[in-house]
Amino acid sequence: MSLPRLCFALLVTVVSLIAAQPPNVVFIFADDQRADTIAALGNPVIKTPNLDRLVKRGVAFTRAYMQGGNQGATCVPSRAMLLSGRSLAQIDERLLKHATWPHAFGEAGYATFATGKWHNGPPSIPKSFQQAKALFVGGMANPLKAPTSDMLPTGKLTPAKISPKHLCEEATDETLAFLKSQEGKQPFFSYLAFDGPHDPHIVPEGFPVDYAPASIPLPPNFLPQHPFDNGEMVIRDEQLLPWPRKQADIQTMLAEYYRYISFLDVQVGRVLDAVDASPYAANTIIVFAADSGVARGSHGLIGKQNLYEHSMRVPLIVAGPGIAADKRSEALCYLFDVLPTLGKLCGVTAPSGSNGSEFTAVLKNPSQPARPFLMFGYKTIQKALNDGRWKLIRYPHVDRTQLFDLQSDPHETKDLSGDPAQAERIQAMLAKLGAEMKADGDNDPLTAAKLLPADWKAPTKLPKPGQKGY
Ligand SMILES: [Ca+2]
Repeated sequence: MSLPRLCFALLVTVVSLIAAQPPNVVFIFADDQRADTIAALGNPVIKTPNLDRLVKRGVAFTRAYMQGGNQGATCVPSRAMLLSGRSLAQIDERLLKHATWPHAFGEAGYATFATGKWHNGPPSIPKSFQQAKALFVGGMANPLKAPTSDMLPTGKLTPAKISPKHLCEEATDETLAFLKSQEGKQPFFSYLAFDGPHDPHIVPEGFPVDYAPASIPLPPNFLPQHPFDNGEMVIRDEQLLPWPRKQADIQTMLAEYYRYISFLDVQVGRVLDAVDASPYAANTIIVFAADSGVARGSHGLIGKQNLYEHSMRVPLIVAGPGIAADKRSEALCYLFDVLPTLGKLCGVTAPSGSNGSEFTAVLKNPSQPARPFLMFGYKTIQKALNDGRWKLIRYPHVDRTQLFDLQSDPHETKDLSGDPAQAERIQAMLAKLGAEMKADGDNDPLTAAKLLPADWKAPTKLPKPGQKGY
């Protein structure tokens, strides 16, 4: 090659490298959606054709988890962890004390946009995103009558208006409008947070997908009542059904829950279609996840104020350029590792204090491991360690410990803590849990100063909204 030609070739390479934009991100976040609610990942009953599409084109994590919470509304800490990339012991739940990952994407030249559920207080919205529409900032509400607000250029929210549509549909509309407005001058980060399938399980009238309760299998770990007082037996979520839990009630609840998930799946499909039809389809990472799972009859529980797999494990699917297609990964990871991973893929510098671990290696090669172990916490009353095979849950207030072999017992039905052959393992895991909690800044004791009785009977008088224990 002659010198001028070589120079020209080099120039073209340099220009094309500069012109290659970092990938866009479309992040879809569900509320209280169990990891076992996706057809393509093994649920034999539910219909989720669009999530199945996403599973086909990306990596689906079967062992991704939220880390826990310091209050019953675990939505709040879960979102704070996700958006800040910080572990449970390190978060400011209102996201005011530290910069967030979406803010970091904005600093790196991304257009950033949020819509749907926001659960960390209005002041943190403009600190995180440049634009926001149809935000639902309140507590729980009927999604057909949910008040939504838009963010003005000043960062203030417009007075809440009642949406004429299901909130999840309206938030999807706003996502499609944002995607359409992108002209390719800068990359974008779009965050769509459904407020479902959190209860109440309400979908628009006439939504065609329906499930007969009798067709829904009971969870393999169904119990009429939790075997002992886990410290959170009568909180709001647990009051959704009476005790003892009846099989038919759980089936009806799951039928409505699945229907809601199928409705959300349609919204996911609308987003996938919009990205596919856009000029930036090949350069967009799509992520689907949820803030927590939920019990829905497993272990005699309904809500997510416990550390069992059904409540802590979350769906996580990542698809996009350079990411393996139609693969499963058993790598252990937390939700708060997801934005550090996207940051790495997009060349975005981490905000200070983000201590999540990026797992980009798993996205290229899904047989790679990620974290060696995970730990979990719920208030001071439940702490847990999962080393990949063994899971130990400690309940300091009633001096109870459970040990499960997740390899032979993924549904946590056989507590091995009374087996003398496991005594050494339990001691070692308790010591490791205590040490790792301290290292992360969680100084809660694993042995309570004052012990309470572990036996529990459903009370005749239940706490009401606003009362202690609700
Ligand atoms: Ca939630």
